[in-house]
Amino acid sequence: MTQSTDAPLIVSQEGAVRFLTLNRPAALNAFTTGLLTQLRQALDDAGKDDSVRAVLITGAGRAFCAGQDLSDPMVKPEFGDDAQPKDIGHLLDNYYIPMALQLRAMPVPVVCAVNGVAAGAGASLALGCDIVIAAESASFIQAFSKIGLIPDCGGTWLLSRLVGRAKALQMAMLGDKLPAAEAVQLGLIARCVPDAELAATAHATALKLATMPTRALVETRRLIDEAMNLEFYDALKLESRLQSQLGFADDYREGAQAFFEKRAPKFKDR
Ligand code: T3D
Repeated sequence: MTQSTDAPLIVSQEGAVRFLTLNRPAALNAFTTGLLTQLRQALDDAGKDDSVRAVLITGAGRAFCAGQDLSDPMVKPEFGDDAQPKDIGHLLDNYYIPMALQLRAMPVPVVCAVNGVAAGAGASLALGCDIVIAAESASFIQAFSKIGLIPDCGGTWLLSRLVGRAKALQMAMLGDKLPAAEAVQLGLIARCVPDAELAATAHATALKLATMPTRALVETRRLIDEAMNLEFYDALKLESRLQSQLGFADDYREGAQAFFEKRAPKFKDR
C-alpha cells in the first residue's frame, strides 16, 4: 500500500493490523471534508478486507486531532454586515454522523493511539474507538463551548456514558484540558503510557486483538453498548441470542479444541 506522504490520511498495514494516520500535522490534524471522506472510505475498506482483523487510528505530529478545521469554508462564519450564517448541521449529517455510526459498527476492533491533544470532534473520534490508549502528554478537550457550540459527533452520548453526568457537564461546559492520566482515572479512556511507549503499546494491543475471535469481540462491543439501554431481562436475552450464534461458529469450535489440546487457538471467523 503506497501513498503520497502529504495525503490527509495515511493508510498502511502490518500483518492483520490496518493503520489509519490522520496527517494534517500543521493544523493539528483538524478535520476537513477531504480528511473525513478519506477516513470514512478507509474504515469502509478495512471493514471489507478479510486480511484486516484490527484497525489502529492515530495522528501524525504533536496532536491527535483538533476537531473540525475551523478555517473550512463550509463552517467558517462570515464576518461583516452581509454575512450569511452557515448550516453546520449539514456537515454533521453528511460527514460526522456517518463516520460515528461506521466506527461503532466496525466489523473488527478499533484501537486509538492518542498521541497528543484530542479536541472537539477529534476527542469524539478517539472516544468512539474500542480501546483508547493515550500518551502521557496527550489531553482531551471538549472545545465546543469555547466557540459557542455543543459537543457533537457522539460527544454527549459518549461522555455521559463514560464519565457520568457530573464530569460530562464539567468537561463539556468548561472545555478545560483533561490530561491523559486523569482521563484514565475518570474512566474516559483505557490506558495512558509514557510517550515513547505509545506506538508500541497500541500496536501490540491491536496485534493481540487481531489474533482473537473477531466476531466475539464485535458482538461484545454491541452488547456493552446496547446493555446501557436495555432492561436486565432484555440484556440477558440478547446475550443468549448472540451467544447462540457464536456457539455455531467455527471460532468457538477452534477455541474449545485449542483449550483441550493445550495450544494457542487460530481464529479465522470475521
Ligand atoms: O462548524 C463546526 O465546527 C461543526 C463541527 C464541529 C466539530 C468540532 O470539532 S468543533 C471544535 C473545533 N475545534 C476547536 O475548537 C479546537 C481549536 N483548537 C484549539 O483550541 C487549539 O489549537 C488546541 C487546544 C487544540 C491546541 O492548542 P496549541 O496551543 O497546542 O496549538 P495552536 O497554536 O492553537 O494550533 C497550532 C496550529 O493548528 C495553528 O495554526 P498556525 O497558527 O500554526 O498556522 C492553529 O490555527 C491550527 N489549528 C488548531 N486547531 C485547529 C487549527 N486550524 C483549524 N482548525 C482547528 N480546529
